[in-house]
Amino acid sequence: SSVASKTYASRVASFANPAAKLLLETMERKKTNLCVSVDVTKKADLLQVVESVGADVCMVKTHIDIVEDFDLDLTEKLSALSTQHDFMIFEDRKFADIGNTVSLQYSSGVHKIASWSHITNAHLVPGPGIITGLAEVGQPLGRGLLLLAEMSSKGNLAGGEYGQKCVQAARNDTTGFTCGFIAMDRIDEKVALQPGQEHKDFLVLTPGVGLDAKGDGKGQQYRTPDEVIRQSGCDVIIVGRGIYGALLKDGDKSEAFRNVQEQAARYRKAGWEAYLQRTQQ
Ligand code: 5IU
Repeated sequence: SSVASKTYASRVASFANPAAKLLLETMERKKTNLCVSVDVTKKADLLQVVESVGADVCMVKTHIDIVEDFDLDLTEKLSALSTQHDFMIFEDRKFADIGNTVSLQYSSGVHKIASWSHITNAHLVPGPGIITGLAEVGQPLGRGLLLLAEMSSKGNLAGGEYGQKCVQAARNDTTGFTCGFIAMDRIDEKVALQPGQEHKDFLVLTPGVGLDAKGDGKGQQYRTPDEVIRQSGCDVIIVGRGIYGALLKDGDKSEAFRNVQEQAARYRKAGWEAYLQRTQQ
């Protein structure tokens, strides 16, 4: 039977990965499947968006390399907010190099991603060595990895056979570090088990979610929380500009942050209602 009909809480036990367990527990505890994607370029704005949405989310997604005034104080403050508001941090790094290089990119450099990000993601283009390289760093820290099996943008080259290979690679990852996918539907249930493979549960996190727009003129394609959670059976909605969009307009900042908070509450409600309908609770 599809995991789509199961509650988040009932799936905790089917994961070995501590980050995946914590995410499912957090979703159930806070009653939210909303991840806010905070793609802003100033440290103060990033922290204030996170403050504004913290109570409504299970996870905050970052692109840490776009922050102009980045320093390690930012990641310390982010970690403190994650504890205070009970959400996880997902650095959307999209690693894409050979194992040895991604180990270094994940552990070192300016950003030291593995030290503060509970979950990160990778392309499978380089082959399964990318998983080995990231697991070497992340596994001892209790981190988790998502493979980019599908993308939301128009004309993307993932999906199809490529997406199926991501599912196979995740199943074949005996370290348990790979705990899910970025995908547009329950891709893990559409790929037959190969001989000797055991059934495993995976998380599906889905970007390209918006209630007011169909696209952004730069290839992004939006679906509603209901389409993503109830109709497609995904686990987490990832919402960016639909929530912090008011900040991109000139005008009163405190009003903009009030709007960010209201939008987070709106998406949270839509995502959770879709989940309750899906699981018939
Ligand atoms: N993102 C996508 N689509 C994808 C993947 C990642 O939109 O297929 I993989 C990221 C890009 C951005 C966020 O950080 O998710 C979506 O932001 P908006 O909701 O503002 O479009």
